[in-house]
Amino acid sequence: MSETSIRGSSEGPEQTDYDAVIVGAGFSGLYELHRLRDELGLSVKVIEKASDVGGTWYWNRYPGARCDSESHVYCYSFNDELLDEWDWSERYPEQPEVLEYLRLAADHLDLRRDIEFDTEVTTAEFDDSAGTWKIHTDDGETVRSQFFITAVGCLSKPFIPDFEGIESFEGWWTHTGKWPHDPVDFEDKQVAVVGTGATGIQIIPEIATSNPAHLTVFQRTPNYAVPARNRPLDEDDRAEIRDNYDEIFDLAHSSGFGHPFEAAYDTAEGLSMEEVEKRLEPRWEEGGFRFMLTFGDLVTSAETNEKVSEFIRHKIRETVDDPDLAEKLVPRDHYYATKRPPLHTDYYRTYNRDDVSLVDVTETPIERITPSGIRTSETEHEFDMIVYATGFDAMTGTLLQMDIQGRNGLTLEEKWEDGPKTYLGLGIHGFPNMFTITGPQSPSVLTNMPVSIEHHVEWISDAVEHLVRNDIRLIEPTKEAEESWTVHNRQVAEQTLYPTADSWYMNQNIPDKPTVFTPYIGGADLYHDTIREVAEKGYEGFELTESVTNLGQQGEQPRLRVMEGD
Ligand code: NA7
Repeated sequence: MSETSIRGSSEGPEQTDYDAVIVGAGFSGLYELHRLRDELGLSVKVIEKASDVGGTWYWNRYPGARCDSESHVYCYSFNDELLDEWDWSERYPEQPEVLEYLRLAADHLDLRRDIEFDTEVTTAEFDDSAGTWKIHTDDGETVRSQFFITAVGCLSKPFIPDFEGIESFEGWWTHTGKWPHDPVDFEDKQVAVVGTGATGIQIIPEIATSNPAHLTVFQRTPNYAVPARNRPLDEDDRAEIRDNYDEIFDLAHSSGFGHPFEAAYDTAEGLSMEEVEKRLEPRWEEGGFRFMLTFGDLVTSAETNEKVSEFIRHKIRETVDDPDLAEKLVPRDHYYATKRPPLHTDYYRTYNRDDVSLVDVTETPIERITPSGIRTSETEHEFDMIVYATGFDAMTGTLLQMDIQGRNGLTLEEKWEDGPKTYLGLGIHGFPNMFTITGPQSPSVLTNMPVSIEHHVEWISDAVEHLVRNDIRLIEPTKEAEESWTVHNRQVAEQTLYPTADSWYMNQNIPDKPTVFTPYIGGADLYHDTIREVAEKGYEGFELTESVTNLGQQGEQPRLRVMEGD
C-alpha cells in the first residue's frame, strides 16, 4: 500500500481504494498514470477493457489502419529517453507500430503493474457524503477513489447501423473497430465494405489488393480524400527529426491543430482558380494534412472552401477512368474538411480495377442483411464477408456507456440529454473530482491527439497537485462557467462551415443523438492559453471545497499527500 493511499475506508475487506482511478490505457491513460503515480506519488489504478495497452490502436487493427498524423509528432514529447529509444519506420505510422510504441512506453515507465486489463467500468457514482467516487466493474468489484479520470478516447464505441437481419448473415462479418487478432483472409472471397469514411478509405485499397474474388463498396456519402504520400523514413530523415525535436514540438504545441505547421496562405478569396491551383498543387504533391492547411480560412470562408473542394473534385475525376463512376465518387453535399478529412493511398485508383465495384446507397438503399448478403432496393448481393466501416458513437458515446452518476444520483445521460455540457472539456458541473481527458468541448479530434493529450494530462495533474498541496477536497466547475463555455463552443462553431455538414462532429451519424458540434473549434493554441490562464487564476470557474461536511459513516477523510521534494 502506498504511503499516500486512501485505503482504509470502512466498507469491508473487499474494498480497495485509490487516490485516482483512470479509465483507459491508451495514450492519455498511460501518461496520466505516470504523472500522478511517478511524479506526485499518488496511488493510482487504471481500468482497461482490452487485454493490453494501446486504446484505439489496440482495437483498430484492420488492414491499412494507419495514423494520419506524421509519426514524428504522433508520440509523447515529455520523455527524452523514449524519444531517443524509438525510431519510426514510415512517414505515417501503421497500427502495429503505434501499438508497439505504446507497449514500449508502458514498459519503459513500468506502468503495467497498476493497470487492470480485461475489466470494464459498469457504473461510476459520486458518493455525496464521502466526497469520493465509487467505481464498479464487470468483475463484480467496487473501488473507491478520490479522483475519477476518464481517458477513454474519442472514437471508442463502434457503431453499426441497425440493419434489419444483420445477425442472420451466415458469412464472416465484423466492425473495423473490433477487428480480430488473427489474420483475416480475403482471397477468393466475395467481400463487402459498408462505409467510406477515413476507415473505409484505408481498408478498401488493402482488401482490393488481397486477391478477393470481388470487392463491393457500399457508399452513402462520397468523401474528399487527399493523398497521404506515405514513404519509409531513412537514416537522414531520422537524423533531421532528432536534430529538430525541440523546434518540432514547440511548433506542434503552440499551433492551432497540434501539427508542426500552420496555414501557408490566409485565404483563396478573390484569387482566380489558376492562382488557387498554383498554391494548392505543391501541397497536394507534399500530401497529408499540410494540404488542408494551405489556406487559413478553409473552414470559415465558403468561397475559399469551394475553390479547394473543386480542386479535389477535379483530381478525383482525373484519377477514376469511368466518368460515371467518378461522378459517384465526387462529393458535393458538404464542404471539404467539415467532415473528418481522410488521407488515402491509392483509394480512387482502386475503383479502376475490374474486381472492385461501388453501390451508391442513396440510389439503391440497403433494405436488409440476408443470410447470404446484402439486399438493396435493386437486387440481392451475395457475400462471404461483410466489413462494417460505419464509424463510432464519437466523443460522448463511451462516456455515456459507463453509467456515470454525479451529485444526488444525476446521471451523465440526463445531464447531457441535449448534448454535452462541460467546462473547458475538462470538468462537468455536478460531477466533482471528475476529469475528462480530451473530452467533448475540447479541441481533441480536431488536433493531433498526443499534443492535446499531453496538454490535458499536464493540466489535470497540476490541478490534482494544487488540490492535494492545499488540502482541498473537491473541485467542480460552477454552473455559470459551464454554461458560458457551452455557449462559447456553440458560438465559435457557428462562425465556421462545420455545422453545415452531417458529420460525427455534429453527432449526426447516430440516430436520436442531439445535433450539436461536439469538439471545440476555437483553435488548440487559444484553448491551451485559456486553460493555462484558468489554472493561473486559481482555477477560475471551478469551485474548490476544503472539506466534505457530512462525511457521515464513511469515517476518516482521505489522507492524500503529494510526494515531497519533487
Ligand atoms: P466515419 O467517418 O463515421 O465513417 C462511417 C462511414 O459509414 C461513412 O461513410 C458513413 O456514411 C457510413 N455509414 C454510416 N451509416 C451508414 C448506413 N446506414 N448506410 C451506409 N453507410 C453508412 O467513421 P470512420 O471509422 O471512417 O472514421 C472515424 C474516425 O476514426 C476517423 O475520422 C478518424 O479520426 C479515425 P455517411 O458519410 O454518414 O453518409
